Amino acid sequence: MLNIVLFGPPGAGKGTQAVRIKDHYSLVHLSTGDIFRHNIKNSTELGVMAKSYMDKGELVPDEVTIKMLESEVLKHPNSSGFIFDGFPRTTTQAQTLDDFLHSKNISITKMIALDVPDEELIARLLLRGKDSGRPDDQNREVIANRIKVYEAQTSILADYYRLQNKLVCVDGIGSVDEITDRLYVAIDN
Ligand code: B4P
Repeated sequence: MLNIVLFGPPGAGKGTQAVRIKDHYSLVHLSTGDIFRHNIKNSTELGVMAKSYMDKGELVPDEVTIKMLESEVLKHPNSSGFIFDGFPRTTTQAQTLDDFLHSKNISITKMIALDVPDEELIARLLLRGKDSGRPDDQNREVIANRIKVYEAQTSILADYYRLQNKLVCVDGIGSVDEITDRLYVAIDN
């Protein structure tokens, strides 16, 4: 079973690449950002709550995010693997994910980290904000806060997976196709 954590700052290309990886390796793609946005669109209780954090560029609280992710994993008992996109984002999320997967006799195979400098992240997100309708992509201050939150709470997870010998870093600058090819090499080796 192949279980990949696709990691990187906001705008690094996680969502873009996860769709390709999912198809190539026949994995189930779980994007916590997409699940929150789906809930926001349908005005669910979870969506209303998540929106109040996402619009400010803050993380949605661990308790609710973890519960949501676990219930999504349980919906796919026969899958040949998962690609986790945007999860985990805190040490608590990473530890809980490990415990949860171990209880199912599975584990994370690799964390693949996309490396992209801040100026490029900001440019990509502002560009997407022009037609995505995503409020968190339309405001420079919110984007700056997302990057700050990533540096304060999420980037430390690279060490968490490095200590388990599971971290692989990939250059996230280049065309989408070039980066996909680099990711295939990182996963296959
Ligand atoms: P996400 O949906 O995960 O949003 P993201 O970090 O902006 O996404 P991503 O990195 O996938 O963007 P992509 O590169 O595809 O999270 C949004 C919010 O949800 C968070 O801020 C938080 O509030 C909440 N949330 C989600 N998960 C959570 C968790 N686990 N815990 C707590 N809160 C959570 O795309 C960026 C742009 O770059 C696109 O326009 C794309 O076309 C472009 N792009 C991609 N590759 C490119 C390339 N090679 N060159 C040029 N442009 C490229």
